[in-house]
Amino acid sequence: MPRGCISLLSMKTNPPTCAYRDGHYVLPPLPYDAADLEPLLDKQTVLLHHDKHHAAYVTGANEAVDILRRVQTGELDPAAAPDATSRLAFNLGGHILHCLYWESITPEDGEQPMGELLDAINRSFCSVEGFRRVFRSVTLAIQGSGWGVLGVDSASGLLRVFGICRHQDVLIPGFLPILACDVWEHAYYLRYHNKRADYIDSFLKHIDWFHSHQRLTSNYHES
Ligand code: MN3
Repeated sequence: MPRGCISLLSMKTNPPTCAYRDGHYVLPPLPYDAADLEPLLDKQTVLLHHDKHHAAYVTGANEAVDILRRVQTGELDPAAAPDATSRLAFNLGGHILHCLYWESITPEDGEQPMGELLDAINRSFCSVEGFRRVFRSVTLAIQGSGWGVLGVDSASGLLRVFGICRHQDVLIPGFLPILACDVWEHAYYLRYHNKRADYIDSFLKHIDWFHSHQRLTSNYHES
């Protein structure tokens, strides 16, 4: 892969656990029991989100890849390829971001970033509080369905926050996500109803900084 072409491709190397195996995208198990995320999220929300929504993106990505394979072998008209790549971008983006999301949250309350990650946050946002201000505002402002994402801008080495619409819009080349907050309504509506801000505030208290730290150090040094 060319070094500059990051976006979804590099997210694939940014190891969502067990996201791809034997030629197919696969749904990884939750890294905790679905009931363990109380009070951040209720068990019903987590199960529906993982078993139905996330699973549907895995299925959609595999279906899109199958169409592309059939175009490559001549079984399907090449005219099918553009739509298949659009479907792949949407569904694969959803799959990868959900893998990241499950590892971005923890039942623990009030973990703090440490070490190299804390240094990067301070360098990039002046302070953890500076990061929280930007992340909260950007994520809250996403119109419709999308994600608030923290990641490494490979041009500067600094951390940046971006809002992603749907699963794939406004991803810049060279951006390596290390933390993701799903603000599609299916992620929070049963518990928080229309109060997205309350959900984001709760998310910010339940970030799994350990996994973000691992992702930062492994990807940063490999890229
Ligand atoms: Mn979702």
